[in-house]
Amino acid sequence: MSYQVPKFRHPELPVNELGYTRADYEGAISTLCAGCGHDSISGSIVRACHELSIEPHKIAKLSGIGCSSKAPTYFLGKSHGFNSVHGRMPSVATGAAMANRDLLYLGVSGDGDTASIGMGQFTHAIRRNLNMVYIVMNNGCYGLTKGQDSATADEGSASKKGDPNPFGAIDLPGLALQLGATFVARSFSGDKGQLVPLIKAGMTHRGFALIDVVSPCVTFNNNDASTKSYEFVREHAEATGTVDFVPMREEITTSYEPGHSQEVTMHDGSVLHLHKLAEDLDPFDRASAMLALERHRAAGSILTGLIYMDKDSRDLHEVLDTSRRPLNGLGEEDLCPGNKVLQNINHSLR
Ligand SMILES: Cc1ncc(C[n+]2csc(CCOP(=O)(O)OP(=O)(O)O)c2C)c(N)n1
Ligand code: SF4
Ligand SMILES: [Mg+2]
Repeated sequence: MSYQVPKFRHPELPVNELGYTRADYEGAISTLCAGCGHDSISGSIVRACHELSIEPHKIAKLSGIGCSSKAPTYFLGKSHGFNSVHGRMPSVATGAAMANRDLLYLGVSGDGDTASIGMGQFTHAIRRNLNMVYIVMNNGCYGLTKGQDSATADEGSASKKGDPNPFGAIDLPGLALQLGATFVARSFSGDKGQLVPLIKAGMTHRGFALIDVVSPCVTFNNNDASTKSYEFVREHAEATGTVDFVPMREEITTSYEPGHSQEVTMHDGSVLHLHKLAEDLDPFDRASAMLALERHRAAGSILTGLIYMDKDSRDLHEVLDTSRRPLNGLGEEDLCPGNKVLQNINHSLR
């Protein structure tokens, strides 16, 4: 069996500003189970990168271990990639970002990879406001190791062969808000219309952008008793509003109903339009976002969409004043301050 995608493409496929078709952002043929939510998320990532006209070699995709962490093989085949150790993706992302701030860092993780073994790593990447997009493909189970409940499985939810889960779920957006995250969103793998603009906004945000995506595991956790099944999520998802992302280069042609939309200019000049926001949520107010999450959780619904964004986010580069040039481009003259400066430093310490 070949996992290579056939090279032939119709000559008239639409191209983006760089002249690339969507196929230029695809990867190998997926080996995940047919119908797995993770494949739909990969499709949304491909679409977002194509529509944003990002040079594939300007992206670094990083992951841990799990079916979700395998997914980067199936998109952005021309980008940099690092499939790390279970739960350790944030450390690798931190090191890479500190060495080269010119790339767009796209982390892909699972609920097991993030909310159990990788919890410590995840929390510190948020606390430092590392400039990256962090997508959790959240199926409430360990898909790769045959469907055990994960820490994001809801209390009472049961997988295909399992008993009802006796423990409460860790809510990743809620945790991220509490830790000071500057961009928090939740979506559903089956809702590309919502997910694609959220990914684009996350990619344009300066700082840590968490997108928790409910992504059903069709093999182990898509049954009637599961709260991470396609049917349950479709019936219980409640959007904060609709999101529309207009890249900096494009003219804004749509008009928006006043009073029902808010416009946010992103760091690069792109514009994010939020329409018909839920009445109980101000996505620019952390306390309001926390309350809205809690209210929806208590009511048994899943709040999706943009939950919170800090428009004045200061990312780790800004806080640490890191080198604007990638470290591998620095020469001796940049790194060695010279004898005179060293003498002065030594003198000042005597
Ligand atoms: C250090 C270590 N511990 C345990 C494992 C076994 N293991 C592999 S994947 C996985 C969990 C995957 O779950 P998740 O991150 O939710 O990904 P999914 O497969 O559900 O997409 C575990 C426990 C491992 N590979 N490495
Ligand atoms: S086991 Fe579940 S998570 Fe893994 S590929 Fe299959 S459907 Fe997807
Ligand atoms: Mg999982």
